[in-house]
Amino acid sequence: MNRAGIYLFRWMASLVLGLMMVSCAGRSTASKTSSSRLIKTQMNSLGMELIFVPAGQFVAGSPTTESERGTNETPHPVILTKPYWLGATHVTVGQFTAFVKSSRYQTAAEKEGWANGSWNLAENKWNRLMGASWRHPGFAQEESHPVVCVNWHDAKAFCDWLSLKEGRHYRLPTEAEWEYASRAGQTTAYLWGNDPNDGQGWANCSDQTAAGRFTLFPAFTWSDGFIYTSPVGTFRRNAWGFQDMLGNTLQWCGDWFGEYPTTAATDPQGPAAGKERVLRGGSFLYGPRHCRCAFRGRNLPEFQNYYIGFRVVLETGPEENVK
Ligand SMILES: [Ca+2]
Repeated sequence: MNRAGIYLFRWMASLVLGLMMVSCAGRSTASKTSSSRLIKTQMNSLGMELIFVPAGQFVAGSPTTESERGTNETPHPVILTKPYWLGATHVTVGQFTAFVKSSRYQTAAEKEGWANGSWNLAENKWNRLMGASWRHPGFAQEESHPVVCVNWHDAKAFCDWLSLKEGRHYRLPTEAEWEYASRAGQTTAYLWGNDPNDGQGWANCSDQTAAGRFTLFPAFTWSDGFIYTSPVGTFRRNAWGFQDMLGNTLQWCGDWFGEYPTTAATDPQGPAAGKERVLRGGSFLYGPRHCRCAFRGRNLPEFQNYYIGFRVVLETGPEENVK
C-alpha cells in the first residue's frame, strides 16, 4: 500500500470508529463529531445526556490582549487529574419537575413567594416578581427549557436527590471543570472564535431579537431568535459535544469565588470558604462582555433570578473504564 493508500485506510478506519456506537459500563456510547475527538456519552435515569471528559490540562482565564476581559481572569495553567461526566446541556424544567414531584422539594423562591426578574435601572435593584418561581419565571417556558430561578442550594439539592436516586455521585461542576469543557481545546474568547460578530447559531445571548429590551447589556449584532430562554440543545455543539456553554442561562458552579492564582493549579476547587458562589457561561441577558468562555460571574448562594440555572457533573465510578 502506498502512502496515499495508508492515509485513506487510516481515514476510513477513523471514520468507522467514529460512527460506531460502542458500549461502556452498560450505558455509555461513543461517537465522533466534526472534531477528531471520540465523544463518549451516556443517558441517565432522567434522560439527561452526559458527556465524558478525560483528565487533562488547559489554560484558564483570558490573555491580557482579549477584548472585554475582566481583571479577575488571570491566565494560569490548570491540571485536572480526574475524568468526569458533564451534562451536555443545562438541567431542564422537565428534569427539575421530576425532582420536585419525587421529593416534594420547594425552592427558595417558592417559599419566599417571589423571584428576581430584570434589573430596575431607576431604583438600582432587581425587579421582584411576586408569585414567580421556576414554575412561572415571568416568561413562557416548556419542559425542554433550562430551569431558572433556582439558587445554589436548590441546584445542590437536585444533585443530592439524583445521587440518591441512582446511587452515583452528582454535583455541580467546579469552575475549572466548567471552563475546561466549555473551551474544548480552544483558546479563543468565544466558542466560535475571537470575533463577537461571528456567533450566529452558537448561542442564545442578548441579541438583535432582544435588542432594546436588556438595556444594561449591549447586544450582539446577530439574531438567535430568542428573547428569554431557549430549549436546551438548540445551538451548535462545541468540539467535545457540549451545548449552551455560553448563553441561555448562567450556570452555578460548586466553588466559592476567589481570585485566580498566577501559577499552575491542580484540581482547583476554589477557596475553602467565601461569600459568593461562581456563575459561568453568560446568559440570554448578556452581550459580548459576559458571554465569553473566561467570564467569571458570582453571586450569593441564596440569590436566584430568571437568568440563572445549572448543569451537573457525574463523578466517574471505579467500575468504569475511564482510560
Ligand atoms: Ca437571545
